Amino acid sequence: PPMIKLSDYQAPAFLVRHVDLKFCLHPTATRVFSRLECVPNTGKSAFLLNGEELQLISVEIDGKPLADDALILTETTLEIAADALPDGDFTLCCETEINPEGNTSLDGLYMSKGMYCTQCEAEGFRKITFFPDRPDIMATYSVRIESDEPVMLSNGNPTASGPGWAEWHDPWPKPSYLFALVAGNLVSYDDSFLTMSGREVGLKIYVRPGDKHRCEYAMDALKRSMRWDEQVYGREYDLDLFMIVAVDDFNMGAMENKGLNIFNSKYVLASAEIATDRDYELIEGIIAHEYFHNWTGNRITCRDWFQLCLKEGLTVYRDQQFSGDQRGHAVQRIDDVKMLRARQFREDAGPLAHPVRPEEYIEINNFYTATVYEKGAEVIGMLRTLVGAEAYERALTLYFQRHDGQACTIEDWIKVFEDVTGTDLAQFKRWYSQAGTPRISVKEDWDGNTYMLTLTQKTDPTPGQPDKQPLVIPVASGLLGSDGTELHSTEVLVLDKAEQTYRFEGLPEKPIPSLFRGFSAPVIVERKISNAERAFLLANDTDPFNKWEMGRAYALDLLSVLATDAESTIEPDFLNAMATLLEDQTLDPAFKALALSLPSIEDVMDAVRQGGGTPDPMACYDALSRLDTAMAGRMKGTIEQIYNALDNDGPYTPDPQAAGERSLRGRLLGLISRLEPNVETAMRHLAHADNMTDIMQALPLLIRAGRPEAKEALGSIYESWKHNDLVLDKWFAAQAMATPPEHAAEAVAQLTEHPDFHWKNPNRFRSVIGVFAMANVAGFHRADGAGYKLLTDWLIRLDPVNPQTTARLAGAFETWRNFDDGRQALMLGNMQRIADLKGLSKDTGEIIGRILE
Ligand code: HT7
Ligand code: ZN
Repeated sequence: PPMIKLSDYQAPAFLVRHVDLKFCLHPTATRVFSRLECVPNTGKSAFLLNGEELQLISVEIDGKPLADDALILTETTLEIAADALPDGDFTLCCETEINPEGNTSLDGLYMSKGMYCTQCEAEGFRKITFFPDRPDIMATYSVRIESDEPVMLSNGNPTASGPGWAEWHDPWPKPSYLFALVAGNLVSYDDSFLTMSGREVGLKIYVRPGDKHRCEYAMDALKRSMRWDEQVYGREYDLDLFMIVAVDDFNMGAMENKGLNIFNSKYVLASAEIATDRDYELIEGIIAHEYFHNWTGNRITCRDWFQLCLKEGLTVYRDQQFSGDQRGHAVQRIDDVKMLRARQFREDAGPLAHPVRPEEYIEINNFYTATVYEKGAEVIGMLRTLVGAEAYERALTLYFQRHDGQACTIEDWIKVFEDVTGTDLAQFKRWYSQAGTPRISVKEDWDGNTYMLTLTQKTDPTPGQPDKQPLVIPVASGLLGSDGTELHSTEVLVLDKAEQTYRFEGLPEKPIPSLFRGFSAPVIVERKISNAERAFLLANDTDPFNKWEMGRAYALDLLSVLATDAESTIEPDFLNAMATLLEDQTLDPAFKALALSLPSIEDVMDAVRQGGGTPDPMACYDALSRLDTAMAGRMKGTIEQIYNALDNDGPYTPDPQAAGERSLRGRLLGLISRLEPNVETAMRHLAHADNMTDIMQALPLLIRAGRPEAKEALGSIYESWKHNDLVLDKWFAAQAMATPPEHAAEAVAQLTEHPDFHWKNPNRFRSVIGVFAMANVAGFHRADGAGYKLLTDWLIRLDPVNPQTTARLAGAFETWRNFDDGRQALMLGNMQRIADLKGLSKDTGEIIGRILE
């Protein structure tokens, strides 16, 4: 398949001003009639339209059928010869037939449990009708839907309807990837919102009958998002109606189609008994994210898909700001950084590394990555840190004013900041083009009066980028005295050379630096620092992020030793520091839960590698168990006391305070269970659970302990919830994640035999195969290769059905070079099996190809 390159971008030969669509819906033979109002844009040339899996019935220009020799039809395009086109504007009418039921890729128009729905980002519209399917073609749309379905929806405002038909009009020009259509037997949960200029907007969440009582939280999150965007960014909603539809079969989390967001049901539906606190948090964040796209993505869109971070990085940054305002910035930042490190740092360090703005791709769906999204958001956070909050606000105002209604580039984005601040941001812009995570080394000098801090930056080569240039890195730093007082409060140092020295004069003593406060840049800090200093900062740093960071660094230091020498002893100072933290009355429970949690197994494996070793996943798993057990032993009495005190008899509420207390209680339950071979407390926790959070805290502990009671609990949860897919997903996931690594592959293989393992449903596939490969790390990497074989067998089966989801999960192999020779050979052999498949999708082919390169 061809490589698409940013450097090949050309303006479209024709623009489309308006689109009329008529759909006569049928599960296997839907007719689509399109009428495009076209305008020449770059001089006389052929008109190239995209079209895939379409049956062409007819084409007309200005009401006249085209001669056969004026058309070239291929598997993926329809080309109309230049001399068959009039000189000025023209209308192009096409009739096509498509098969929604046969569309298992969940891209284009497809069916989910009898309901019609669409997914057009990035290139799904071309599976609906012939169209120049590129985001720089922005048009208004009028849509008529004909079918017997009780509910028929499309973008914009409803204009008319009658028995068997409905019409919609979207007055805002939009790219085709934002088109949406939904039809089916749905009910709506309704509310309204009064905008800042006093307009009343109807709000509707469409779900299947029976789910209406689970929409309240999503609706509340939507109204809070709408208000927040008005108050913080001055952005008002722009249609009379805002709709969300929950769909069970969906490749990703949600989609921001204009006025008609389509969501994976798991990010809409919530009630105490089916959703965990984490689900509530994700629902809030994703509702906000999709809503915020209305301005950052829809009103101002991307010129081409290389600019994806323009909308995604900015929208992630905005949803993180929102969630911080709702839930507390310290905990939000720690959660965001944990995610960034787990997914984006991993990507940046391996064969799939690419810049925030990639320069080439085979399949754009493979570039909806942690780098584009999460690193893209970090880049915006750094820009805001560097220019200041006030200039950021002015730049954003200018961005909305200057570019409303346009399809833009990263150059346009940078230019508004340059114009507002009068500074040249050319060097900063390297963050968009240079892949890899910079490593920062730190050197300190103290002459009795002046403290000198020397920072060095270095970025390792990444695929296609052997040489790296210095980046502009904001280093938010403070200095502490030996009594814990702040000798120098937070200041942003700007590191923009390979090496730089910063001087601090007139200090009474050699300070202890607290660097990259709030994680002010997405870098790896390589600072040789003693555990005593880590313990000091853990106890004294005024920056909550770095306080957490120091506990993590201390734990990682011990874990990397334990993972290579199982006999080594555990420093009592670490255990004492954790005990002090647990008893600290000034810290909030959600923060405590994070600070008392140990790093992930991947973090431990990385730490072993940093120390020059090759990590054994099982030894890393055991090291975590040992340190966890030692912590539990050291804090035994206190843990139980605080665990009991956190028992809340009141009804479940999903608010951040209650959720924070539950997360601390869950962490303490995990510690208590380390000391109880019969996991009595976890059994009681489960028996008294009146909400899914409590169930999901206890259940994995029973599974991990291999207790027969786990089977009983799983049986009774299954019986109660076998008709609820979202609960069943958790039921499957708990087993795939918590089954001890030694026999996880067999247990997961058995789960795939379960009659409810509907593998064509992405949520179900991910909750079994995805969770096993990504969250049961020691089980997946079992030395005999059973985990690799299981994943590969399933990827081979899924690829022809759903390439997008297959390609995403094939990323489980991206770290293959980090392992010992035996595991490398096993992973390589399995990847080769995929690569050799006849008819392999370009999605999976590209991912495996890049991993193997
Ligand atoms: N902009 C959307 C990204 C997306 C997507 C969503 C659902 C299914 C397939 C998809 N491909 C790309 C989601 C977002 O970032 O908000
Ligand atoms: Zn998005």
